[in-house]
Amino acid sequence: SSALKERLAQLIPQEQENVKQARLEHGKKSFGPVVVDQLYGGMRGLPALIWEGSVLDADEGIRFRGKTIPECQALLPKAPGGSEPLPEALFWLLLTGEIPTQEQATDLSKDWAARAAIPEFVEEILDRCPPTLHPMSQFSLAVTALNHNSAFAQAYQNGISKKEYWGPTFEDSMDLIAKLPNIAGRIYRNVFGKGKLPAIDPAKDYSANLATLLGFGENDAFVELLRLYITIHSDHEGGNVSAHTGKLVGSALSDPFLAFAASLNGLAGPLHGLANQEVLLWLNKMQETIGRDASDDAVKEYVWATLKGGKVVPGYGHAVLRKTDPRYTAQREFALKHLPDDPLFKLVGQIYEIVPNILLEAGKAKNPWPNVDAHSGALLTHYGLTEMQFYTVLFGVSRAFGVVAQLIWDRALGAPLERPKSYSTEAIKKIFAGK
Ligand code: NMX
Ligand code: MLT
Repeated sequence: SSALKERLAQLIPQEQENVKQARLEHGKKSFGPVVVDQLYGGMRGLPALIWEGSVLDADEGIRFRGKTIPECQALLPKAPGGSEPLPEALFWLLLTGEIPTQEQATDLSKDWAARAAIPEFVEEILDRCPPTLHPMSQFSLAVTALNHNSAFAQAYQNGISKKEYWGPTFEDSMDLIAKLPNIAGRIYRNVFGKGKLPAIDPAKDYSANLATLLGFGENDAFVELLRLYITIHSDHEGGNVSAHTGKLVGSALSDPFLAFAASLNGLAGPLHGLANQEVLLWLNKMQETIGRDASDDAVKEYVWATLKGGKVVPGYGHAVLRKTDPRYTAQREFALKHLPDDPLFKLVGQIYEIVPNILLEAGKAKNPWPNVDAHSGALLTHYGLTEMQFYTVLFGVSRAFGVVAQLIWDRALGAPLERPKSYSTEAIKKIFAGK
């Protein structure tokens, strides 16, 4: 929306000054020691990135620009008659740190609807994919191909000045978000044989259009679920695999399509976004093995068998969080309101009472509590979206919001190429010999 771009143009000089001052004041201060185990241990806890949209607290969970999920639910504009935030409004918040007006959110809905069409050759790429190719691979292919029309790549070829990078990055980012429903909808319909994709309705908000493209547009509760779903999955500070990958690839001045396709390839891993698919597969297998309405003892035995088989319990644990993920809680509250008697929701609740104690007893996982992925599939299943291989695509649509918001700021603030230092074990031994 031109209003959002105008607001950003006002904010950027202030923020450039703000960063300059922060660096002047704190730039030479130590951020605590780095221990060798962090190099081997996936860099856990290493302060290494700037990420403006959100910060994650181990106990409290995520805050988007300082606001918790319940605060966002209370403060952000909603659809008429709805009670969940519009993801359009969340995007405005992630980018500017400000709560938009209803009109500003509606303008974004219109802008995205106007940009939603995907090039014919991208449609053809998707139509030629075998239905056996995982939806996430198809998603990544399509997003990569959107780089064909990148405003940033074109401007770079035309010799754009560094100071202007953020403008075409903004345009690409808006195009990317806008085109995701058509890509996701096409993948869903192609892979699961759901018929022809309807057109985007310029009068509808982003989630309502996405729901329509998936075939669930008539169900108001499902549309509300999507609004909540996109909002809570949008951003989880900068160190998670998808966010960090997008930032890293973007730092090479790869355009937002290339950068976000890289994010998607990370999100497609079972320890990250694919966990929502894995949870449903695991629950289905549990029901096949011990039956529906199984006793707590039977569930316990199944969980122990998972661990003893050298596998993780999907949807539980987290690299940063040490309490129940507030994104899990937000989804549980949605379920209590809209589907309290759903059998799968009840099973998810039963597992919540059982798994943490088992993980504590097993003694390995640092966080025995559920993360966002433990709950999302049960909600989607309730409304008839039962194809779990598709679930991570919805996570990916949402994660674009957080990744591109940071890409825009990175280009506005002149973030440099990322290039940390690595060492070999031989080098570590030499450096620390006798110390
Ligand atoms: N089930 C079984 N074992 C676990 C679990 C779990 N849910 N969580 C952690 N562990 C194990 C982990 O595999 C590791 O074992 P080992 O020493 O043999 O390598 C040990 O506990 C210590 O791991 P942590 O330090 O607690 O966890 P880490 O930060 O390495 O990994 C996850 C975090 C999220 C990758 C991990 O908890 C996990 O694999 N969870 C299940 C998959 C999942 O739900 N992922 C989704 C995360 C959210 N998202 O959407 O991205
Ligand atoms: C996420 O939303 O990215 C996941 O919870 C993983 C993480 O934060 O590391």
